[in-house]
Amino acid sequence: MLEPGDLSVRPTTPLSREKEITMRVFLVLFWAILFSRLDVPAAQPPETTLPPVFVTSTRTETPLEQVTTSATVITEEEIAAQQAETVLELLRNVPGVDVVQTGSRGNTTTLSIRGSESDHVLVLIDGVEVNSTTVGSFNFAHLTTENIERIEIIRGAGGALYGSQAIGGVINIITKKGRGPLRLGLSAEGGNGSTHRQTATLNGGLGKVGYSFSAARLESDGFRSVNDDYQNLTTSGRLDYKFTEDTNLKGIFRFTKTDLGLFNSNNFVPGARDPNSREALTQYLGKLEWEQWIVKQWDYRISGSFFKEHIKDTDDPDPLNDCAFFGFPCDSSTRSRFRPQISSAEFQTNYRLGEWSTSTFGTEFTRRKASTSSSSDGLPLGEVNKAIRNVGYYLQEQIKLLGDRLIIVPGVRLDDHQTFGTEWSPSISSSYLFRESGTRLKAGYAEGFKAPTLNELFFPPGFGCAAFGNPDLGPEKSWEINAGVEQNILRDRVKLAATFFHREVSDLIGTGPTPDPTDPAFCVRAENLGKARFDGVESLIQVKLFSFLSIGANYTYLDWDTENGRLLRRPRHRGNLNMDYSHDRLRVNFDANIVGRRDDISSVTGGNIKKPGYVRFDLAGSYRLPVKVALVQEVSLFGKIENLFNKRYEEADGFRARPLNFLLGLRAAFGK
Ligand SMILES: [Ca+2]
Ligand SMILES: [Ca+2]
Repeated sequence: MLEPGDLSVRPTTPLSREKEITMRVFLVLFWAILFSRLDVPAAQPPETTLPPVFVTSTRTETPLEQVTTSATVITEEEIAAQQAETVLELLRNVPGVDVVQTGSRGNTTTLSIRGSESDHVLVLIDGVEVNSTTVGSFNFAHLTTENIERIEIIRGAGGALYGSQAIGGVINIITKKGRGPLRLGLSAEGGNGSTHRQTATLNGGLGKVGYSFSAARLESDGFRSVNDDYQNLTTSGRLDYKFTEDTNLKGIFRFTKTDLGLFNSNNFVPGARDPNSREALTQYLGKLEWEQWIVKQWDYRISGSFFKEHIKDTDDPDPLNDCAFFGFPCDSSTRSRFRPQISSAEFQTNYRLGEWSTSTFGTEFTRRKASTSSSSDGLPLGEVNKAIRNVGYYLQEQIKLLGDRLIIVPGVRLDDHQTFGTEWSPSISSSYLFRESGTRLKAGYAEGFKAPTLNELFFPPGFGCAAFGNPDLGPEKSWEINAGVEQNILRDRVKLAATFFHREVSDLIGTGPTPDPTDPAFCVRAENLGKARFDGVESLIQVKLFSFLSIGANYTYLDWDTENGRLLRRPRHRGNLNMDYSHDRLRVNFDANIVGRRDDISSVTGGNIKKPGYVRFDLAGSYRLPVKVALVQEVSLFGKIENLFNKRYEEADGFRARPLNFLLGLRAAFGK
């Protein structure tokens, strides 16, 4: 295969005398410099060129190319190229992932992998589960990008290692590990909608310590006439302390505080706006992990972690000109408090036998708790105040044969849940590499389950109805197969991949009549009753046209069928286009999100509707200024335009997506 720039295939032409002398002088100098070791800067690879590893698929560091499941990693460099403020913007470009945000910045954002329910996606931050214990899904609206090293996504069930919720997939957000010389980063940017954002990061390594901290603040007035504002303050940090070469202690924290105006809170009345519905949130995450290598082949780690949220919703009656319902003001005075909480303790050990076998055993104790209360005009609407325990045990074997060509990973997990008992989740995944042609085949089988949420188990009686919660509920269960092919050609300049998947989910939790026959007809209770099937294909192509220009495209086809009703916001066709130009001081990134027609329910009538498809374009860029000042590593001008052509569309009915909006700012990095 001929490669542009490959000297061996250039036609030989006789060199002129001067050129020959110049060439010889050059060669002599070149070798002299190489051998003198004088002034040869030590090759210090920038952080972004660390060999890509993937942890989430096996719970051990695995080179990305050896991962046997359908895996995507979003690197720090990609986060920077897109100038993404929030993780949700990055996830939009991943094959098989659908992101739905209900309006402006800060509004509830859920996602689905391969057509799954949003509570069928397990979300981890540094391995810590962050799904809500009351509603099951994780709200991505407030998760910002500073201090993130990479985001790992498994498409397809991960139940054999992670247990409940990992039916559609697993998303793991990994905080940056501090290494190298001290580096201080500062940025400030502003845009329309009175939006402004400031970030500060500090990271580095000193002796046995690695540190990485960040603080960021975002404020926006939003894009609607009133009550669309949003504020987010996030701090995060990671400390690594290497006691010895074989022992490491890691501490991680993340704190987020937000305040949000819910303009759309009266969507059931056409044209209405809500000037006083608000949501305030605080989130705390903490983790401490001890990791030790007992001998060269054998390591273990022990960790403890917690994730805690406190969400406060308030709403009051509206002035008649804002929202009137049959001549009356909309809303009563409602107050709601939600305090989901997860604490977890974990032990994991890995034993390696030669180059070909890695055995992993782990156990995980989790306590999920919720404390919620709601009232309307002082009248209580029901409280949940419960905690449930779960203990999981998992075993996994990674086998590499035929000189790493054939990789087989069987695994199984047993969960012992306080209310429904035990659940087994087996899986097997494999890949085979035809090294000569650069072709990799992958295939796998996996089972998954989702434990009922605390609302589904324990939501109390109210409104003259027996309890909605049903403590006899069993888990939702799934099985799936997937098969894929990846092909690298032209010395990895072109990457092609396609994956087929088939998943069936049974015992889906829906609603049925309450057991009390005297209850009115509108009373319902949570029941295991539904079934769903999902088939699809994910495909992608990435081409490195030149050293400075890459283009990529992906397309996901999804077909689904359910026993009871339609699934909302699962387009049959969706895809993305991406272009990244990076040369000298300039970097430009262009993205297009293409989402096809999909089912939804009308926010006004509650009836079934079809939402039209849409295409949205985003443009981001940065320019490194020619600043040469001691201790200043970089000063860059950067900016982005979201929804470049001001497309008017809704990801969920009744919630208009952000119109054209831009941010422009300055970023500086300081260090030696
Ligand atoms: Ca309202
Ligand atoms: Ca209101």
